[in-house]
Amino acid sequence: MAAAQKTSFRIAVIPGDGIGKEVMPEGLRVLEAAAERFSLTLEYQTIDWASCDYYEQTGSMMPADWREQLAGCDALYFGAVGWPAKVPDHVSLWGSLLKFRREFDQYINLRPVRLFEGVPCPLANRKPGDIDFLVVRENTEGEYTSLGGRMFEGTEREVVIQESVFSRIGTDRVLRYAFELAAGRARKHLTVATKSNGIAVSMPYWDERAEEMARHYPGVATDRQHIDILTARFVLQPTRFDVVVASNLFGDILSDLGPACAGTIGLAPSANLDPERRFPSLFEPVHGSAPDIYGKGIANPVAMIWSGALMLDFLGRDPALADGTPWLRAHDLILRAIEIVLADGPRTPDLGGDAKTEDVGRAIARLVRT
Ligand code: GGG
Repeated sequence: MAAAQKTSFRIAVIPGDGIGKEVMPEGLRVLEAAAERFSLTLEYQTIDWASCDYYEQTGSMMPADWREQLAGCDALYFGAVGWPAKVPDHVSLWGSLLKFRREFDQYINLRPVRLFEGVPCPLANRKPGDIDFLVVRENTEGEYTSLGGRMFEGTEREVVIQESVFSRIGTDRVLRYAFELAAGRARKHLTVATKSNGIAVSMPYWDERAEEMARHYPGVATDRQHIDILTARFVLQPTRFDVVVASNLFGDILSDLGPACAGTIGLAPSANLDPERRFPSLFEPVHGSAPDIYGKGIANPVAMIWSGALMLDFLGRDPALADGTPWLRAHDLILRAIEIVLADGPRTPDLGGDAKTEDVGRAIARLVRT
């Protein structure tokens, strides 16, 4: 008997903290415009936890039955987390975003970096096309672990140890994903971020697994670079990059640096993927909660909107869907609307304009709807 085909998706909407609460309505506005235009059925479930406000009220970031509450959701659309005045950053991050990534085995963090027409670039003599690459960040292990401890706390003999974890399964699966991605692109080039001259156990292992994986992809040109010179080349020679694969920490740093080189981190989207679709994937802007600008209504909503487009693209490729074409077209149209508004539309202050978050969201939604 043929498997039942899906016609709609259920999205958990998690605004979180700070400007997450301001950019989320714009993301939803654009998703609704796309849904209307392409007759997509999206159901939303708004979540008021996974935030520092919730922590203040309850002493934890999420309720004990968070999994049950999210049962039936196909994806999570996430704003931002963190409010250090209320909750230490490592508590809020580990209690929400990192928990989702690990518990839902979202082992790929895909972060596109692109210089758009009309966006002022801080790098000299760069034009659109010069910066257009994908960072693939390992998302469930590496340097982001809670393994370690403190001894002799508060004394002169204080010792702090923080462990990293590089499993063969975890390393191979992110490398495989990155090679597959590179193999499907025009340039077929993969940069492997490493630091095996300094980090003498885990990084030589990472390199070894990358070399082994490369044997299966003879059509992909591979380039191994130490993270220090790699960051310099993001600034000095961004045209070198097509797909970049990196450990959790290196990928986090590269995917903030990349968008900063392309004008503003306010544009950078991210997809936290379980490619096998055993669990819901999570889509969020790269930026955080930005307490310094929260409340002014000036946050750039493009990263949130573009993340929503990535979500439609991922959902549209679900084999359980009868016809994914309208979902993929909706992704393409949102991206086109973003391009048009960035080239010649309202701009938030991070791009030198004086537009409000809502002005940009409305302009993009209008283009998507018509
Ligand atoms: N938009 C998600 C967010 O709030 N990110 C803040 C952050 O600190 N992220 C760290 C990470 O992505 O690992």
